[in-house]
Amino acid sequence: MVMPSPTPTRLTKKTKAVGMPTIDLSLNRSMLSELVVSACEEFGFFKVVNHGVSNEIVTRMEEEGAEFFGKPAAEKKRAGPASPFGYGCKNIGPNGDMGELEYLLLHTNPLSISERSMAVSNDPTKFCDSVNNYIQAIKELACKILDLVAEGMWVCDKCAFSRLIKDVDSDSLLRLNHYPPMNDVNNWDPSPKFYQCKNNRIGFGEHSDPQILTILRSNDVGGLQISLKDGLWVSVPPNPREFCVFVGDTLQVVFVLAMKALTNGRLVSVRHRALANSVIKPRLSTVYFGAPPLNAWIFPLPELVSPEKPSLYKPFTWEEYKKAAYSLRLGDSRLNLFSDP
Ligand code: GA4
Repeated sequence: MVMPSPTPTRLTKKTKAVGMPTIDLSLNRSMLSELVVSACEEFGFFKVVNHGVSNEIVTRMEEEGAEFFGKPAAEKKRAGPASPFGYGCKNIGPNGDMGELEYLLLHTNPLSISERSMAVSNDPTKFCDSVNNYIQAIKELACKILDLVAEGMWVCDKCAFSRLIKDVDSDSLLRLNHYPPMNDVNNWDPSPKFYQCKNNRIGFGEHSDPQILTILRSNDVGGLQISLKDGLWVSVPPNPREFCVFVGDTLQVVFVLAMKALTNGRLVSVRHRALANSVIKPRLSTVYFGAPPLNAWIFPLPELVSPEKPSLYKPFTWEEYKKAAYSLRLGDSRLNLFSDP
């Protein structure tokens, strides 16, 4: 029998199946910027195809992940605990959240990766090479998407957001998640149609990402779900050739006023989660979190603020926001701590 973990792992809200917004990045720029903004507005999430990230870079990164998670537990533990960076198993963050996964959390700074690589890999040079190449390629993809967001929103400074994650002091992270199959025979539905865990246990609980933009890639095993504005959960079909893009809390702050003006809605940092429902194959995901430097100030773009449209948030630094995020539980809302009454 699978024992329940200390935090709730059963699904409570309804789920449904809808098409996912998928954007072909080889389309022309003006069309692209419109598509990106409307996906950010509607879902806070979209997938990208024809993204230009080389297959070799992606494969080498995935091989490093598979090699690490395939090691004996005692060896993996030597790369931990993940506070703030390194190997973690089931514990998520500092406040008692749990999930059905193990992971490796890395700062994207090459020096930090180099230091960590000795404990992670038997071939640290190869590990650093694969990870740094992956980060470089995904950072370029993230910058391209952020520039399209700025263009689509008619922001004067088209590089306003990409500049933050390009900064040498950017606090961006890379996370490798490994969700082992829940192959407990008492706990899965053996009908060949689904091969799915009966209880749909939670692999990584519901949350939004505190950063600017998240780019996730997974192998061909499903589990990722996003929450629609009406609170319903939608499964994201896995596709190793695509990348999933998520709007983070920080991007929401910068654009919230503009979106209100244009759509009477909000640019949402999307809530998402991962189910641990594969019974056959592990799910492996590689997640890049694009973040500003710690001392960067976060506030709505000046051209979007006026006496009629005052800022909804007090200005704060990324360091302050990060501290607040780490003082709360995974699923807590954090932006309201910074709202301007
Ligand atoms: C969610 C996004 C990233 O995975 C992460 C997570 C971090 C962690 O796992 O240590 C947090 C979580 C994330 C938000 C709230 C805090 C911090 C766990 C947690 C309970 C690395 C991040 O930056 O924030």
